[in-house]
Amino acid sequence: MSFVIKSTAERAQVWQQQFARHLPDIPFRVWPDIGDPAEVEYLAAWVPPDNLVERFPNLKILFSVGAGIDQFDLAAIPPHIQIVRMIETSLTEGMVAYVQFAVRAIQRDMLRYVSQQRTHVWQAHSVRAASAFRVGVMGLGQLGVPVACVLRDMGYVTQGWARSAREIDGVRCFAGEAEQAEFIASTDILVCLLPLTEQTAGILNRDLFARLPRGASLVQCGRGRHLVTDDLIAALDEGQLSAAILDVTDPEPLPADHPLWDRPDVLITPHIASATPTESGGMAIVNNIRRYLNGETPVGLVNRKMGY
Ligand code: NDP
Ligand code: OXD
Repeated sequence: MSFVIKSTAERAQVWQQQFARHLPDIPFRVWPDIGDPAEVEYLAAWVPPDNLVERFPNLKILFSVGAGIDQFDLAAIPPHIQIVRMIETSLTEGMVAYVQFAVRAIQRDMLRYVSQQRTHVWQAHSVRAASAFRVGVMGLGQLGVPVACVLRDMGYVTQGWARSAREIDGVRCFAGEAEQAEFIASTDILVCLLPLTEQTAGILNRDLFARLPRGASLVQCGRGRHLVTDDLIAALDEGQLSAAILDVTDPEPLPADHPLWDRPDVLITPHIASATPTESGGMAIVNNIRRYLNGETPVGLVNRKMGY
């Protein structure tokens, strides 16, 4: 039995020490120095190597080093291999902090002040209270629920949408296609925290933007391919949307000559809303292997049918 990491050198170094301490019976290998491939039962990667099954005939768990698994080709991974994504407290806290910042920046007109600064304009605009904004969180999962709870506590009228029904104190929850229209029609700031699946690719499109209240804003923290970029640009040009804060784009990195870069109504960050911390990310994997060895279900086991 062995564990292979295919990731950054820094992560490999720290995780190796953690494995030596907490799982000393499992040999730790750093890609591409994998030892005997038949020994490999656990693999942690962002993008796994090709021909996974042929390469590692006894692989039991494929760990994503991040929260998302859309970079995996699920169809090419046989069902007996468990796929486990990263669920970790600091990763969640990072996303909560980013969305707090983004929603507050929209509420307090910060994109407008940034462009005024560029042209040396000193001009105040009236402040609208948090309670005047209805924030809608798409995706009420590991990240979406804590994000919605914090926005609620900041005073925003907070609602959320997911595939299945949920109850969250002080957050109005909508479920499925049937309730999407009402959710969208009553959202002033839309936060996307969905996983990328066949169902959610392109969900942020012209039709959806047209159903938001005029002048609504977007905070996009999911995946670049949720958003139809040309539709966003058109909605901003037409005034249907007033601002967008994008942490993810399609493609990444965004090409230097892309029209989104220079728009005063768009703020772009390079996929930094949150990331797996090295130390606690390693311990999340150690604890999941321990769970697996005890016959328990790993935290973050992916539902392959749902694709997330
Ligand atoms: P989860 O799997 O815990 O939650 C996903 C949520 O989306 C669930 O509430 C789920 O509904 C809902 N959902 C999925 N498909 C649909 C659909 N077709 N219609 C309506 N709702 C749907 O994921 P996480 O919260 O952990 O992460 C969400 C995403 O955030 C990741 O997949 C990744 O893309 C992104 N991410 C981005 C980062 C960044 O730095 N920008 C960092 C980390 C993650 P239900 O509850 O009913 O299952
Ligand atoms: C993740 C990410 O999925 O960083 O963890 O986007």
